[in-house]
Amino acid sequence: MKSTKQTITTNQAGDILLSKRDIALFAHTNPDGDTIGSCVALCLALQKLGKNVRIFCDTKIDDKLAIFEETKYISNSFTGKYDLLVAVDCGDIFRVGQWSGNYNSFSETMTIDHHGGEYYSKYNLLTKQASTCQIVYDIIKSLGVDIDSKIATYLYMGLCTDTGNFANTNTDEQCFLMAAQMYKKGADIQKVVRVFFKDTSLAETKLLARVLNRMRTYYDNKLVLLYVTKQDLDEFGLDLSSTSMLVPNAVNIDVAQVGVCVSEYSANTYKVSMRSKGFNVREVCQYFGGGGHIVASGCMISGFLEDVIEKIVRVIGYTI
Ligand SMILES: [Mn+2]
Repeated sequence: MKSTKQTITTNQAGDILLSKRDIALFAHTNPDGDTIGSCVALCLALQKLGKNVRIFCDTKIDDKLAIFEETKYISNSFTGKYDLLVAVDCGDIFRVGQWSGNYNSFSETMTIDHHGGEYYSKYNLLTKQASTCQIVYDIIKSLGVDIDSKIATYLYMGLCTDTGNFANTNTDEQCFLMAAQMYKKGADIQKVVRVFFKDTSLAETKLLARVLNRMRTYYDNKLVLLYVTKQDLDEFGLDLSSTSMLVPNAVNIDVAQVGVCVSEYSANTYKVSMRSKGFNVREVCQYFGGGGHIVASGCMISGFLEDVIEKIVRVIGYTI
């Protein structure tokens, strides 16, 4: 166990990083644009200072992230000796994934995170900003490292993805001010937006076409429901991760109040995602043993497909 846990400032984080030579950065398990953008930007900046830096992530980098060249240096197995371990964009220690134990038993550790969460490292730089990339930007500035177009692109990646391309409620003036700076430094804004917000694969587009083609609507079209079977996924060579892009297509229909996507998880078990424009889908999902937010929730329901759909439609029908 660590004896002392302290809160640190951006400048102190910079000083600690400067005092170390071999540094390991941990992206969180099932990585997103913010954890990867933060890790790679910080890695590139520290390398300019002659540091030996490696990035670890216990999950394979997906095709989207792999389009960004420097992600090929992210390692899947933890090796080497380090003076400092840094957990980046990890709200709790379990986000470090399979290396949580290694992390916890090491003495020199630092958290850089924007979830305002737990003190599990010796040094804790915790804020409540929209993205971890904003914290990393401040650290890089405090280190006095020149931000080139590559670093700017990775910093923009986290800022852009964690704010839903500047559309989520966490977007504030600071986000736009940093975006302007990244633009000035030559960030490849078009590439980031294309990869994270526009690109879909041919297989996913074919799945979407099939699913939309058999869309069901209820209660004067206020409830729109989509479903995906294991057979659909197998046919297009996809897995369950491809179903997350479907439910917005239901709720985004102008007359819809609730969008539901029912995806076959295993034989007679379905993963259900619900989105709404204000209707409380958390209550509905809690009824089925799940949970989430008022406008975005999920649950698992067992049974035959048509029975599962009938139950969902009936429960939503009580209050819609
Ligand atoms: Mn984040």
